[in-house]
Amino acid sequence: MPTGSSGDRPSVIHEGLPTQLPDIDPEETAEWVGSLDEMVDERGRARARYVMLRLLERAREQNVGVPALRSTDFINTIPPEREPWFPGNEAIERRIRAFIRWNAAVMVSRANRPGLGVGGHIATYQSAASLYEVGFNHFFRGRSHPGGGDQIYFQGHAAPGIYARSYLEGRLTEQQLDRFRQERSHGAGEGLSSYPHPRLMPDYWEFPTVSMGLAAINSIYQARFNRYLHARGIKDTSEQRVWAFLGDGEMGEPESLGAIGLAAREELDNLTFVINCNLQQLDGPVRGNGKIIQELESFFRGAGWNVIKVVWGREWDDLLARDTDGVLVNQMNRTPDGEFQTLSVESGAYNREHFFGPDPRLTKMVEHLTDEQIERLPRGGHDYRKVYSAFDAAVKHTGQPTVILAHTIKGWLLESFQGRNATHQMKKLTKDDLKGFRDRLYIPISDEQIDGDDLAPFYNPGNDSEEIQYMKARRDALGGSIPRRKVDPTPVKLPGDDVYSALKQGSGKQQIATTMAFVRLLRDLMKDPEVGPRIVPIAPDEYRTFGMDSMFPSAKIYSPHGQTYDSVDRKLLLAYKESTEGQLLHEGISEAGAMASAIAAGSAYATHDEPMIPVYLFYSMFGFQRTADSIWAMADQLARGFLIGATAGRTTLTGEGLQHADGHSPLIAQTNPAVVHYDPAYGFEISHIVKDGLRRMYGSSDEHPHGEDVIYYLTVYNEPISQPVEPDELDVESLLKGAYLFRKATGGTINARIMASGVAVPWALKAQEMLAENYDVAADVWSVTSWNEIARDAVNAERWNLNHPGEYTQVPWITTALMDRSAATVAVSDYMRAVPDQIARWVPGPWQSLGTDGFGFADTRAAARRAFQVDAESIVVAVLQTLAQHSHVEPSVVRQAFTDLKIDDPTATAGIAQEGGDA
Ligand SMILES: Cc1ncc(C[n+]2csc(CCOP(=O)(O)OP(=O)(O)O)c2C)c(N)n1
Ligand SMILES: [Mg+2]
Repeated sequence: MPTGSSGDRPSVIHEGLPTQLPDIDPEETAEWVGSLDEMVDERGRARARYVMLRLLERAREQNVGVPALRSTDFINTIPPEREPWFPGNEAIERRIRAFIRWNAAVMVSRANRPGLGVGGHIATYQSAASLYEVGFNHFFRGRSHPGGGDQIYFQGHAAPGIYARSYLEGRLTEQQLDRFRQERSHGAGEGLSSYPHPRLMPDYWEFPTVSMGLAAINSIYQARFNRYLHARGIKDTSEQRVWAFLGDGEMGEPESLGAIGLAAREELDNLTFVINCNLQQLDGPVRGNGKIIQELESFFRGAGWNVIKVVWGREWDDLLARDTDGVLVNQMNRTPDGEFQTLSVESGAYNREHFFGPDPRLTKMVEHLTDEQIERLPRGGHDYRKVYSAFDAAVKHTGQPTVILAHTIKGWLLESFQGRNATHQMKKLTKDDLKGFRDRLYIPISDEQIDGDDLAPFYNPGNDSEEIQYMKARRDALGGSIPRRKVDPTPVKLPGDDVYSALKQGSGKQQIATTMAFVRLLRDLMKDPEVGPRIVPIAPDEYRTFGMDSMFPSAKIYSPHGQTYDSVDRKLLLAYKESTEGQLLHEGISEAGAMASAIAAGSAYATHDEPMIPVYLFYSMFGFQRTADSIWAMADQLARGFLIGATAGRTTLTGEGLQHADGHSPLIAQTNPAVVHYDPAYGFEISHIVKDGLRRMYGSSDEHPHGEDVIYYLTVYNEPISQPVEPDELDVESLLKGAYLFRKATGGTINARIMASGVAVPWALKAQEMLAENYDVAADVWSVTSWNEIARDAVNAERWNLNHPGEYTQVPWITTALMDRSAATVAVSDYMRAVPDQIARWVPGPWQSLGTDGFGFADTRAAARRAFQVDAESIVVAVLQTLAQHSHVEPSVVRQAFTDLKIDDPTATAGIAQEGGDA
């Protein structure tokens, strides 16, 4: 079981002064208060503060249950006497660190030589080197570790340091370092990607992190998902730790802090955040007038995390030990970050005057130090031993996640970089920079090597050197090199056809929406002994909306605490049921959190060797519109799974109006190359699409032995409709390619074609009847299951043709499919016209599209569809008009139809009854 038993969990009430508690012994209380007053009068506030803090500490030791402090002094959380023994060889590790620092900086500088200039970052890694190296040498467990290994989210802009280490470990060559940020010009796969991108370096990076904020939230849900896998008996993850390296500026993203409550609530002591507090972001200070470390401390403490501050290096310990009056601590507490940044750039003399100068007691405290010693008083994040102590304490802490707040200097040890506001953007090292840096790092490179015309050289002490042998031995002991991504999943046996058969029967006399049809299939799949347990249903507080509350009693909602209360509906058959073994992830109202879960589950085939199948259902408007960047990260992480945009369409989720009415998610989905979107009209279409999706993502083929790195996005609707039985001779291949002839025209003599998708297919069928009966038009109705896939196929054909001049010409699939009957086409969906228009230029014959361009609004479906002019009547007029433009129909017929059908008048739809409109 994960740590943190529910028996000794803290009370749910965290804070509170005793405003309404009766005082049972006022005299005794007065005596205590009087003592404090006396101490303030006689010994001063500083002494009183000290004693109060000691009392609080003691009270906590005695389990008195006093509220926690939100923040502590601006000093190290771990005092020197509580630092653990350091098991490594500090001198060797310092040299390794120096070599990595050098190569990281040189790599970026070389990438910015004249004529190349591909950018990169030097200052970030220089501030974080000790933080990473402590981890690499002592804590990070590799994938070969018997426990399964740790999962590490590297800060995106620190990538040069990670490459530089891999170079010394012998995993990357000097040539590869020189191809940093050149991923095509030397051949695909020959360069190093700018940032951690698993899609670009699939054997190396595991977690994409560079869209700031996503590493924080994704790592929390990763740690949570590890617990879930464990609790469900799928994998023992008890020895696996998740580390997230984050920037202090990055903490400004809402996603960074947005899920920290969940980490505390679920007692994720398998998670460590390391926040590199160099006090700077891109343009300048993070909190010039404030203190970011103190601010973050109070957020994390308030949320229930274990907070470890590493503020000062060991050279300060002696000064703090002399600080009997608390003047030094006071000065540390009151100095704003902007000032500390300035102090980091200025000389020892300046620091003596400005930091130690204002109070004679402070001045005296540093009398014995030279200016140079003062200048070099280090920040905690650059003190290897202090950082080690923090990591050690973090991994030993139980019951809470830990955040390490490390105080550092951006661009540290690079004289002209460190602490400068422009440092983030500085990419080139001058010869003077190189010499100064070399001296600070004691790199055995001569002036001549730097002064010559050649670029600054990399440094490698050679495989036989003590340093390389040491670093390799450390990695061997800890389970191998990091980062490393591997794909070796347990094979999954996919279900046979039976599970899909129910949807092929149609809905008989009943009307059911495609959302319900999908849920019905999902429920059946969850019963399959092979894939069932691998399905991870995810919803942000909307299981009920999507008719999935029926899963509560059987599949249950995952909670590491089980259910510690009597559920209000416990007597009902479909009672709300939380359980430690629950299968459903109920994320509360957090689409960002739900996406993070989908990513963790969808990449488990690689991160845990266990293929898991996330099925994330959401209001379609709050998917791509709200969290497209997370879906992009999901694609980068090569995660798979089903995203289900339920209650889709601009006019179908009637009544909810502008903010809910999704008329464009397919278009945003199309911008993500990994996303395969389908807009099915009927249950039987869904069954073929889901079956094929499982085959592609979780099956094995020669081309993709471990499945394809794609994500399925299905838009399903909440409008109850009659679900037809699957047609006898259904052209499944065409259905999966994106369109098939659903109902051929029966009456009429003038040829036309209506292409419709999703909820628009029934409108098209009604239009087909009207056109045949009243206008002598024979309109075939095509069900378009995927405008996006049709367009991609066509684009691929065009690209092929461009690259094969003089050879036969590839014809896009849709052009061939529609060739046999040339006709005017009207395309329609519940989305904006740009969705079907993607395929227009490959469809033979005249084309017109109808769509729901513009903002949605609240009304009945009939009124909305009339207002957007996508209903059957509008389709009829559009078909006639398109035919008239090509002289197949008289213009007067169009004018008459327009008048008769009132397609410009939404009020004409008043009184049309509808059902099932609730959101
Ligand atoms: C979502 C997002 N917005 C903006 C950026 C651009 N950006 C890259 S680094 C950076 C500053 C990072 O500062 P901080 O988090 O403090 O990291 P440091 O480099 O100081 O360690 C910014 C704004 C980004 N990568 N992602
Ligand atoms: Mg920063």
